[in-house]
Amino acid sequence: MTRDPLGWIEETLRVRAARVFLETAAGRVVLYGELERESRRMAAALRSLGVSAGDRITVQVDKSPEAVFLYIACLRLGAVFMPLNTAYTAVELDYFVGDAAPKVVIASPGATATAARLCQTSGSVEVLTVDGAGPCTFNALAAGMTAASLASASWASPLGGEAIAALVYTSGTTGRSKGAMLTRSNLAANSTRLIEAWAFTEEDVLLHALPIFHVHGLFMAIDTVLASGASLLFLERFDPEEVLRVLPRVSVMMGVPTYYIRLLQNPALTRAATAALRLFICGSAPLLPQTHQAFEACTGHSILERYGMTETLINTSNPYQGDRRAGSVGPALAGVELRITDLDTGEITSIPKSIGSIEVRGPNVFKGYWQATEKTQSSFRRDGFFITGDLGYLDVDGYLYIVGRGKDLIISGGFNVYPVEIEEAINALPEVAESAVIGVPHADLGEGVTAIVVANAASTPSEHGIIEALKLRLAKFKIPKRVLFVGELPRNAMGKVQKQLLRTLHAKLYD
Ligand code: MLC
Ligand code: AMP
Repeated sequence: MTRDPLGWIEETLRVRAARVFLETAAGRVVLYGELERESRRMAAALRSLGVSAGDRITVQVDKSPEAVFLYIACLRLGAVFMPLNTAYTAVELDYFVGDAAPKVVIASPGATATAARLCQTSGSVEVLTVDGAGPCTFNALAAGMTAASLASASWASPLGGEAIAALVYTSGTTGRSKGAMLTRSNLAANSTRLIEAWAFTEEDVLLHALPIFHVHGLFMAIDTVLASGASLLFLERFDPEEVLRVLPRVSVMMGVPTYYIRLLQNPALTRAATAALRLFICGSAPLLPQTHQAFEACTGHSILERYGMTETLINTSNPYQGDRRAGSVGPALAGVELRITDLDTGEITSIPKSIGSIEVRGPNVFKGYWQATEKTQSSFRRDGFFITGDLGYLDVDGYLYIVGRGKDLIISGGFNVYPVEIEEAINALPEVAESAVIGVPHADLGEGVTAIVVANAASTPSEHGIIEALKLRLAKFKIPKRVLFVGELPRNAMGKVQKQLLRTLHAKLYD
């Protein structure tokens, strides 16, 4: 029989049944045994809806323990877990559901009308709801499963490592959002590496304030806890006051740079307040060296920065034991091959500090983009290295420094925003002739989404009007924080908009 690289999850749930898996801020405690039972119920419920291995389950739900049960239920069945940002609007949801053709869509109560309409058009089986509180249709279906159906939902999966475990949408290196197919082997390799790299044990309590629709909160955080038998202190969202209140009860915290920036603004962040922790980890966006230094000066902790991607999960990490260098994301993790190639020739460069394209290969690297063979092919070299779209260099010790992006991408508070998507939405407005969307330094969010707009000759659109019109289509985190009007966009001799010039021109906009 094929070996399931995630088979260890069943063992963990059984062996640790009486131990705490998760505790919420409100004091709700979920034992590993409950995770086993409830994920089994949900797996049986999915099966009763006709779901089998390989079927996509679209999940756009608020953060709750039940959402985690659902994730494990999908792994149990071999169904493909497809999480979506809760901020996505109906227009955005329409695209994802149309592309992935899920068998079932699970939404939060209150969001079902839109989801139901989408399912009618996409041919999905059903829309159900999941939540941590109050009556929900999927929770109810799961609660009503018979003993026989529960027995058949045990973890007897013959799935191999190449089976797709999750479909996580990202725009990749260019263009429209694509589903990254993450296999069961990818997830297993990721959590195994992270336990080793960050010395996780069952004694650890991880402070979890991240959203669970991205690989950071889901696979880097939850899977690492599961694989080590540790537990989660599960907060619904990141609120610095609440985080500071619970810090004495945790041993590790994971976050994006904005979390650390906001914590530093709070006078309650002190050495004493962080004394219980053994590790602070940061990723998903560049952590400025000054944030790293300020945090160390304030708490005595050197934040461990690491580098990952939806398509590759974890790639590099500063060492747990050893020199954590501010401004670097550390050396490649065991089993991950990392190289820098020349931007013009594609040749591998072995000269330390020479900047080029960052490429990775290893068991952490995804299988390809969902139904996008050409895009998959152009994202890999012939020898299997994935072209990340990030630019950087290695120092003499093999520490990686990310210096920029070859892809036109803005990272705002750890969320990716693709300028072209925002430009298309702005250009579709009747008062607009054209636009350029750029990311400029933002003290809180790292980069602030900023639109530079040329109005139509006869129109005088307002900043407020454009922002309000965009909110009908785009998730809030994608909405420009500022809209600036100009007579024309600067272009080079080839007619291409000079975005770098615009970024320099507006570099102090959010100071
Ligand atoms: C929320 N808003 C944002 C935003 N998040 N705007 C820009 N960028 C963001 N990231 C909007 C809100 O909707 C609100 O709109 C307004 O901005 C102010 O909200 P806020 O209260 O300040 O936001 P908050 O809810 O506190 O959220 C900010 C945040 C959150 C930083 C805490 O965005 C967050 O948790 N980010 C983590 C992202 C993450 O997990 N990334 C991992 C990707 S995986 P309005 O109109 O109502 O005022 C990955 C791979 C890897 O990258 O290596 O890990
Ligand atoms: P995502 O598609 O959301 O997974 O975002 C992945 C991208 O986030 C990477 O390609 C990088 O550009 C960026 N990223 C992740 N971690 C870091 C980091 N520690 N420093 C700089 N950029 C990062």
